[in-house]
Amino acid sequence: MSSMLLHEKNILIMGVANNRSIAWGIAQSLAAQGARLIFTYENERVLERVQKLVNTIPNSLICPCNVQIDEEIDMLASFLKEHVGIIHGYVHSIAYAKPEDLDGLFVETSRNGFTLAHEISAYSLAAVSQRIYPLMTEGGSIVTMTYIGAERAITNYNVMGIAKASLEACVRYLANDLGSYGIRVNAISAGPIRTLAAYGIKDFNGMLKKIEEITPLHKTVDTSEVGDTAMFLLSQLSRGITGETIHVDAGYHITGM
Ligand code: 0WD
Repeated sequence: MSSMLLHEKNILIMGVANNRSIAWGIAQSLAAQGARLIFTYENERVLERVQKLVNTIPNSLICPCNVQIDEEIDMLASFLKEHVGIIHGYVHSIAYAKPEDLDGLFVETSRNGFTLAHEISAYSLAAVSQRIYPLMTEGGSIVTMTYIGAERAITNYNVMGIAKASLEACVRYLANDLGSYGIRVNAISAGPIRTLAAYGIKDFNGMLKKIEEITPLHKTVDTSEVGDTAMFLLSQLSRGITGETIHVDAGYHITGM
C-alpha cells in the first residue's frame, strides 16, 4: 500500500497554458502524491508548449479540448473512457473575458462580452462535469478556481467577477447534484498570482504590492500554495467537504479597511 495520498488516482486537469499557470502548480502537487494526470490543451497554438510540460510528468496523457465546443468535450469524455477508464478527480482552471471588459466600468459591458465570459469561465465547469461524472464510478472530487471579485466589487475585474459568482453558484448546485454519487465539488479562491490571465488585469502590480501591505500574512500567494490546497481537496483528507469555497489568499478576505 502506497503512502501517497493520490496513488492510483486518475485526475483530469484543464487550464495549463504555460509553466506559470495555476493548473501547472496544481499538477506538481498532485503528481508528488502519485496521481496519474490527464491534461487538456485549448488549441494547436498552445500544443507544443503544453506538450513539453506534460512530458516532464511520467505516465501522463494529453488531449485537446476547447470548452466552447460541445463536440470537443464529448471527444474528451470518449478519450478518457477509452484510455483511462475510471476518473477520480477533475481540476477546472479556465477563465476568459475580453480585454476591453477588464478595464473601465462594468456598466459598459456588452451582451456578447457578458455571455462569453460566463460561457468560458462558469458554464464550462457544468458542461465538462456533465460528461465526466458518469466516469467517476468510485466517487470523485471536482475543484475549480475562483477569485474574491465574485464576492466584492473589485475595480477592473468587472464582468469576470460576475462570472466567478456564477461559477461559485455552479459549485454549490453541482455539489448538491453529485453528492449522491460520492462526488464532491469545491472551489479555491486564490489571491492574485502573476500568470498569463493576470496580464489582462489592469494595474496588477499595484494590487500585489497592496496585498503585501494589508494581508494578515503580509505576502502574496504562489501556485504551490494553491496546488497543495487542491491536492487536499482531491484527496480523502477532505472527504467531509463539498460545495465550499476555500480562500488561499494569505487572509486577504478577512481584512476591512
Ligand atoms: O491571479 C490569478 N492568476 C488568479 C487566477 C486568482 C484567482 C483565480 N484565478 C483563476 C483564473 O480566473 C482561472 O479560472 O485561476 C484559473 C487559472 O488562471 P491562471 O492560471 O491565472 O491563468 P492561465 O495560465 O492564463 O490559464 C488560464 C487558461 C487559458 O490560458 P490563456 O491565457 O491562453 O487564455 O484557461 C484556458 C487557457 O489554457 N482557457 C481555455 N481552455 C479551454 N477552452 C479556454 C477555452 N475556451 N479559454 C481559456
